[in-house]
Amino acid sequence: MPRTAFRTCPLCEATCGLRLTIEGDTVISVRGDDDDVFSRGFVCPKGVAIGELHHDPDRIRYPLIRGADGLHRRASWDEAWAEIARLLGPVRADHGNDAVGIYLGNPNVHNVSSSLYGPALVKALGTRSVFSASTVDQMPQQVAVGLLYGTGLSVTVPDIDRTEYALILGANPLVSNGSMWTAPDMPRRLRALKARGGRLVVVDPVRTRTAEAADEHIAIRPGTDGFLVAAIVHVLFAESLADPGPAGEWLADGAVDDLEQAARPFTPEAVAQLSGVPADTIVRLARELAAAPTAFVYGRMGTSTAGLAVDGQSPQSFGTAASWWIAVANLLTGNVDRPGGVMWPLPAAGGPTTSGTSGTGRGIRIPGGHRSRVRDLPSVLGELPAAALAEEIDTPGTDGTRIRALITIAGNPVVSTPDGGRLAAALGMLDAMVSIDAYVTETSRHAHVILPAPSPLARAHFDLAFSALSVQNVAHWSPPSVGLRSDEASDEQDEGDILLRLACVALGDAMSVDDLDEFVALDVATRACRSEASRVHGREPAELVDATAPRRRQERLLDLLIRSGPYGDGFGSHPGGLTLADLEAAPHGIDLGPLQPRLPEVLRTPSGRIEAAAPQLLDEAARMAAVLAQAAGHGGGLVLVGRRGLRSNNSWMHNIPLLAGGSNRCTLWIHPDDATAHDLADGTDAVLSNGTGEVRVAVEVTDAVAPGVVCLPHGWGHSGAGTWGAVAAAAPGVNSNLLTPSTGIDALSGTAVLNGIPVTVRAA
Ligand SMILES: Nc1nc2c(c(=O)[nH]1)N[C@H]1C(S)=C(S)[C@@H](COP(=O)(O)OP(=O)(O)OC[C@H]3O[C@@H](n4cnc5c(=O)[nH]c(N)nc54)[C@H](O)[C@@H]3O)O[C@H]1N2
Ligand SMILES: Nc1nc2c(c(=O)[nH]1)N[C@H]1C(S)=C(S)[C@@H](COP(=O)(O)OP(=O)(O)OC[C@H]3O[C@@H](n4cnc5c(=O)[nH]c(N)nc54)[C@H](O)[C@@H]3O)O[C@H]1N2
Ligand code: SF4
Ligand SMILES: [Mo]
Repeated sequence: MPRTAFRTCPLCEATCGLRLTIEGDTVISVRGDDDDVFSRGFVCPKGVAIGELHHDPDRIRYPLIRGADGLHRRASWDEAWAEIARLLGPVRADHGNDAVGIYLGNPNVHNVSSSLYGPALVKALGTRSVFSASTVDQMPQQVAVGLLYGTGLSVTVPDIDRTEYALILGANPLVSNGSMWTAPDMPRRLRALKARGGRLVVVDPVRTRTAEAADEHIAIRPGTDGFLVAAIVHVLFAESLADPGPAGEWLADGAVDDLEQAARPFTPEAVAQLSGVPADTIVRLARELAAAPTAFVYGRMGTSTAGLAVDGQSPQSFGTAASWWIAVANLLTGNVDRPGGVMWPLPAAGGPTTSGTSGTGRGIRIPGGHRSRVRDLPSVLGELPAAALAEEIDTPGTDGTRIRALITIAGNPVVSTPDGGRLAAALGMLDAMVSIDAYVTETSRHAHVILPAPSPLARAHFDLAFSALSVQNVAHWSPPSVGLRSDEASDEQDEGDILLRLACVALGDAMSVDDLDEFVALDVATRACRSEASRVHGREPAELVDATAPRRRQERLLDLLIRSGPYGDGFGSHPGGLTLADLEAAPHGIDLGPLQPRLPEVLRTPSGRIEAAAPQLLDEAARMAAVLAQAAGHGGGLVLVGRRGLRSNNSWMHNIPLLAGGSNRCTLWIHPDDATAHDLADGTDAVLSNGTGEVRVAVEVTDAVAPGVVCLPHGWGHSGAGTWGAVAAAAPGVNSNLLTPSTGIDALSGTAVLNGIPVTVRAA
């Protein structure tokens, strides 16, 4: 008999509810869950394809060990653990803990097991060589809000459902479905904005789907958004339109004056020259923002990872600065912490903005205290720049120090991070490499041991990260929809267990997995009891852990977090409050209401104020002003930007038949004028090259890209023998990050430049 299972889609940040029809272990159909309290039936093609992902014969279903011939062979878990201990032991003994690097890829954020046990693994390894996808992604935004509001997760979220005016820069939510902005069914939400008379303006060098749906599309020179928003702020001051509203009460003393000073050089005329956005447009945007009853400015990949090449040098990033100016524009138009502006969610399982002491905290330390070995780059929020991973492996210090072992978890950095060619070669130099992944990828193919991540349907799910980025306060819990398989063809283990076991190996097997889990649970409870803002402040941690029996693993940790969190039952202190059991009884999720103002309780800066003019940020403004003074308009060459496809998911899911083909193609978009100038026609091949690398790719001539800009998606290049599977191999595409230099790093956030890369294009 077929049965129905409900679960949250883990494939992107939109967190849609899925309704699965399953018979035995076979997924018969996948639809949107009409009763989901948040997504109300919305689903995208990737969500529908999760059944094919579950059944993909090329997904790894048992551990693999690489033999002397370089080929991976099936192994038992015991053999895999023994091999890992054998390889990692000497590296740590002879070269120290920092000789073991770890790269945490994007899907970790969508995976409750890795969110909860990943930190325990890093701690057990005792390494400071931690890298993640954050430094090819959102770290600039985290650093900006961290300096202003006190934690790297103090992210403000556009209140799309109640706004009257949306200015979106460098984001394509109709395709990405939103990022740092969890709002399932973006199409409906953006349509509703226009239907109630609101206005949508999109700034992007590409006429994306979102730009097409907007009231106005402004094509900008890549890498200049920070300047544009600074000029908007300049106009707000020049025309006496700056008014922080209620948030003004919490602004640090003198911040407004400092901001006025900092914005002074960014006149609309000067910025127009640099950015290609006309001065009168900049002035009008500022006036519109100030006049709108409610408004928000939002930027994403195109603002956090774009760079600007000045004087033929490799691109400089202004990612943190751009994210800061965006926050400042929201502050000075009175749109922070008010409905229809940008607001802070209140997540059910809590987080940095709900723990510690309400209204004050330690803030974040920028630059961080640790430094990379080769380029002396500072750590940021506990990690090193992903763009420095290759050199940390392939460049020994005078004493021979380097990263000699690497663990990758749910990441494919050869394809996702700068200078993929160099990184691939560096991986070949490792004494030990372990990957936890669902596929043999461009990265995991180098691993001595690959541990299989189980099917996403065989795991429990709770959105720890995205409930803190969500336009509505909601909580969903999904139990596993199918069991872990263990038969002739499969030998799956829960990823929480895998991570705990790996941590135990790192601890020299001095502890059992169950003991370590006990230790982690006690640690979670202890933090909650110490936290003044928690509903269990001052309680006895062991009492809480006991009260969650007989739960174990992620379920127990979640129950602890939820019950001590802002809606929790406080283990008795708030009768009727939320527990994991309540979520288990609500397969369509629990609606915890619209976002509410959270100032000043949300702040965690040492001053208890909004540090809108933090000295690190004012220094960035000065650096920008210097560039503005020296840089003119387009240098004339072509620059490369990226794009995302609706049926593509970063570097994976290209082996899913339902998603392959059609518009999901890795092609180079080029403007008709540039195509003519370079002797290129639709369907012909172009060779793109620069000092970092070279790729050959089919051309699509389209005026959707601005002149001077070419556009290629990242995440492709699946041509390695034995990787992925037949479907991906049939349309492998090229790895755009073979062209991304590792030099363009945003100083404050360690984040790489991925957009605005100078390239030369010629007909193949
Ligand atoms: N040029 C350019 N480069 C970019 C970007 C860009 O816009 N342009 N975008 C950047 C961004 S925003 C990101 S987030 C990164 C993403 O890059 P990565 O962090 O490298 O992540 P993915 O490409 O998503 O790779 C995910 C891997 O995890 C595996 N996986 C999937 N689910 C699970 C799971 O539950 N457990 C485990 N263990 N493995 C799993 C998949 O098989 C796949 O191999 O790429 C970045 N790189
Ligand atoms: N279908 C699908 N959805 C996804 C993903 C996916 O791979 N596929 N990946 C997920 C992940 S990990 C992330 S981080 C999010 C990203 O979510 P988004 O940021 O919304 O997605 P992108 O398509 O990267 O949008 C970036 C836009 O910036 C533009 N751009 C490039 N340079 C500049 C610039 O200098 N200035 C301006 N103004 N614009 C510029 C690009 O043309 C592009 O349209 O998407 C998530 N959702
Ligand atoms: S929009 Fe994202 S969460 Fe929703 S179904 Fe698609 S991939 Fe899944
Ligand atoms: Mo991302």
